[in-house]
Amino acid sequence: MTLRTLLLSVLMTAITSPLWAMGVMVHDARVQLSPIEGRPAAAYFMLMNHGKQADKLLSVDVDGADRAELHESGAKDGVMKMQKMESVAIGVDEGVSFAPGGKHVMIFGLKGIKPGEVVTLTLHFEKHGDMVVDALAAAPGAEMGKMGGHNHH
Ligand SMILES: [Cu+2]
Repeated sequence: MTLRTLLLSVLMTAITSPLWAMGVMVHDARVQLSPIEGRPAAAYFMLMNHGKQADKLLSVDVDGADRAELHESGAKDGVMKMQKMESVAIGVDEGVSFAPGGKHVMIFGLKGIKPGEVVTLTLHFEKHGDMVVDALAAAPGAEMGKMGGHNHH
C-alpha cells in the first residue's frame, strides 16, 4: 500500500464511519399516492441494519397525515389481504424491503401532497431511535423505483 492509498483509505474511513455508526439506514423512500381522493396512500422503502444489535421498526409518523400503520399484504385463501403489524424486526446485517404487494406503511388522511413533492416520514426504532426520511410522492398508477423505465431516453 502506498502512502497515497493509505491516506485515501484513512480519509474514506473517516468519512464513512459516522454513517456506519448510525446502524439503521433507509433507502429509496417513496410514497404512492392513492388513485382515489381520500383513500390511503402507501410508503415504501428499504431498511438496512448495519448496526451491532438487532432492532425493530415500531411505527412511522407521516407529516401532513392523520395516522400511519405498518401493514403487510399477502394472499390468504387465494384472496389478497392486508394485515396490521405491531412492529417489524430487522436483524444485524439484514435488509427488510417495504414494497408493493408486501410490507408497506399505510398512510391515512394525507392531504395536499402532489406527485413529485416530498413527504417527510419519521421512523421510530426501538434501539436506534428516530430517523427522519424524505420520501418522494408518486402519481397513482405510476411505475416506481427501479422498475420505472418511462424516463429513459
Ligand atoms: Cu395497507
